[in-house]
Amino acid sequence: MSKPLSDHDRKKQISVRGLAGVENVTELKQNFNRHLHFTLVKDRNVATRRDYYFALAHTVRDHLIGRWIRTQQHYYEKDPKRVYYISLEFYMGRTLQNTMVNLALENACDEATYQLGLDMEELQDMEEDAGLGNGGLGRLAACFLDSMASLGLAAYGYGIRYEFGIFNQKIVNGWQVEEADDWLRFGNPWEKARPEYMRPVHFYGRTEHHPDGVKLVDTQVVLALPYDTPIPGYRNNIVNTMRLWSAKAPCDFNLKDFNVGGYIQAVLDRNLAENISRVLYPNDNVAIQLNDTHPAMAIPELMRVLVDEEKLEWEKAWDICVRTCAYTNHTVLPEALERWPVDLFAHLLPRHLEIVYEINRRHLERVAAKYPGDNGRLCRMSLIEEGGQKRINMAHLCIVGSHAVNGVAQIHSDILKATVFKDFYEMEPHKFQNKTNGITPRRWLVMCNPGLAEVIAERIGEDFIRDLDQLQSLRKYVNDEAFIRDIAKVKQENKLKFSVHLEEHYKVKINPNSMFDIQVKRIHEYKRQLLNCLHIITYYNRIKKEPNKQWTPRTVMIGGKAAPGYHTAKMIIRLITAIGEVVNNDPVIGDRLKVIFLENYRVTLAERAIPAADLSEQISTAGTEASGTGNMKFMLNGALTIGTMDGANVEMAEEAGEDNLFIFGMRVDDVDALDMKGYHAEAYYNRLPELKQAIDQIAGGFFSPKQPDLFKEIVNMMMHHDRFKVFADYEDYMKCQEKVNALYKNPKEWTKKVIYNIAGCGKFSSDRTITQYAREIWGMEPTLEKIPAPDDKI
Ligand code: Z16
Repeated sequence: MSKPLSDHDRKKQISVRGLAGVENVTELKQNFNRHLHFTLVKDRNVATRRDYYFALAHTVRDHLIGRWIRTQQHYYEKDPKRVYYISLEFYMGRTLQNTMVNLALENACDEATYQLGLDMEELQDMEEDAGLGNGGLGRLAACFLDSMASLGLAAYGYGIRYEFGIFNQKIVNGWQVEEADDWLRFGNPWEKARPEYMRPVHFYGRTEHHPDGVKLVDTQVVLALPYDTPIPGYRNNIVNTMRLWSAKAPCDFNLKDFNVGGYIQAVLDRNLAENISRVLYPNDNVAIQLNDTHPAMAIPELMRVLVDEEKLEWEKAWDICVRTCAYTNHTVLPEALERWPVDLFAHLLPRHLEIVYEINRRHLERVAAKYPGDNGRLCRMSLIEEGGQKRINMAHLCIVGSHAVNGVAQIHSDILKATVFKDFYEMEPHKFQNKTNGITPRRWLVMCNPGLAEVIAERIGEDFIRDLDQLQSLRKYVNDEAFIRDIAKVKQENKLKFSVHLEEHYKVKINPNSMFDIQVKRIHEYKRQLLNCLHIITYYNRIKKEPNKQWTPRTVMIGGKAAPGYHTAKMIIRLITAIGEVVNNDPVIGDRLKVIFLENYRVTLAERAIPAADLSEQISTAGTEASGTGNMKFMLNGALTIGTMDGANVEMAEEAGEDNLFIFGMRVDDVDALDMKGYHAEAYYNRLPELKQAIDQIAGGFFSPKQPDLFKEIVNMMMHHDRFKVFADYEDYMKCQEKVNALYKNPKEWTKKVIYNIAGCGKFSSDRTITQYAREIWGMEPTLEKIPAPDDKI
């Protein structure tokens, strides 16, 4: 019998990880040692694991520099059209492995560190996530950067360099506790400060109207200091730039009326200005400070630059503005649509407010001309909302100031046209488009699931990594016994690996032969983690009722952060942990049902959990989840989806075949009909005994014996004011979960459906999404060509 391969040797055989040539490896080792010495100022006696991580990061980073400079020279010479993706969030996660993947350095670095007596995975684990995002929207921006570079587009990501990213979540006695994310503490090897490109930004003050134009006077200046991060394309030698801005007080900040006592205070007050880029706002889909309308400010700002500084006529400036800007909407939840108080605006940005008023005046003139006498419409379409506190509707500003407005999945784009933006669609139908979201197959397959990428590459080659539609050709292997076995084997390995990780980090014991049923996403009522809870409780009750039946073992994992001010979301987390305490310690249940709350869900945990999933939970109320992108990541990694006809689930079913997903519940039309008729939760509660039992248990303290009233608010919400109609989908969800169990008992049939899903994934590459943005909105043409590689002598 041959000796089993070590983890290191097994990975080396994976071709998608690049070649580990002897010369390469020797050079990498030399550079690693050089950096340990000259950059980290350590020898091997005193170096820590973190030092080794930094030495490796610098070694890999060196391979970016020549490509980065060359790419920018190339853009300067060819002068192609540029695109600026402006986002308040870029949820990048870690950078080291992604850089190695895109530069084909993974095997070579693995070999080099191995020869140095180090374990590369351990070093990678020292890297902090760049958590500059809340969830889907921020991660989408990060996937887009990867695709734009991989498609050779002259693209720049513009955003904010938060000193503190999304909080770290701790679970203490079952409750969420937030901790500051001090991600820059040990330094960031991937960024380069560019103080030479610092820009002044003027706040407050007042406007003076002169015959030769408008002047802003008596302003408070804050400096914007840019930091550049390289964004490598996939094996094409392109390296684009993500430029994140940090707020910096000017030297004379608050020193204008300098006096002896005031100096120290003035220096301390510099923090006030610099607080602008201190911390990411941890709200997703909630009222203020949300970013999908944030290009709104780019519109009056561009107008200000063109009119006040460049002295253009308003009409000319407006034409440029509209042709330049485009707006993506990410939600229809009314509480998430930004409306900024006019008072605040008037104080902070007086000139911008004047400009917004002028935009509105001209906009309403056009509305009135097109719909004479229709005052209701005029009111609805105004950028300024009257009544009580005056507010600016930022979405309206974005629509008016852009030439294109898009939703992020077909169903979502249709809903925008039919409801929230109906008036605007009727007036300017040509502006409205759809761009279904996507994910980058580099991070979300090659990097996080090399075993699966390799099994695929063995059948169809490696080209699918830049052209994901090629996965279609896997359909011819659905009945191929060897392929089915390989796919199932990779899944089992990923499950084992994740079980080990969970046991190490959370001291929980998991049955790796159970179905891994995972719901990971921000905690929100509309995403209906509560529906998942009701399934868990009902399944628990069923096992208890007939303990000798053959139940399909399940490990249900739920993870996600709650916005710190969102009380109900925090109570949902508490309910999940409470259910876990009861279920996991019930001897009758054994390892047939476990409930695990995945603490501190973030990009890096997604990369570990998703490849291990059998079942992906995508169960939002139809019409509420704009797209979802986690759904696509699970599909690409060989999980089956249980989901509603919402967001991109609809298109996933279209691509994989509806029979290959577990679709249940109300469609958007059903939800609307139920709204018309009136949703009465008690009716379902009274009609469905198992639902009643579950609710009575939650309400009666079965899961919180020490505090029987703990969940009474949640129960009251579900029974009396549930905007997202959990009970209305309960019955169909339970039936659908039974079908899931039945299929899981037949591993071969299960895996065939997995193969149909993987084969149907092509559409959900962010390369496809970006190609459509480029052609249909930006007027650019992607290319799969490479630019010449630099000579990397370092
Ligand atoms: C966010 O992540 C999303 C919407 C939003 O208004 C705010 C934030 Cl922080 C999400 C959507 O909920 C999700 O459906 C979508 O896939 C994602 O944005 C990217 O478009």
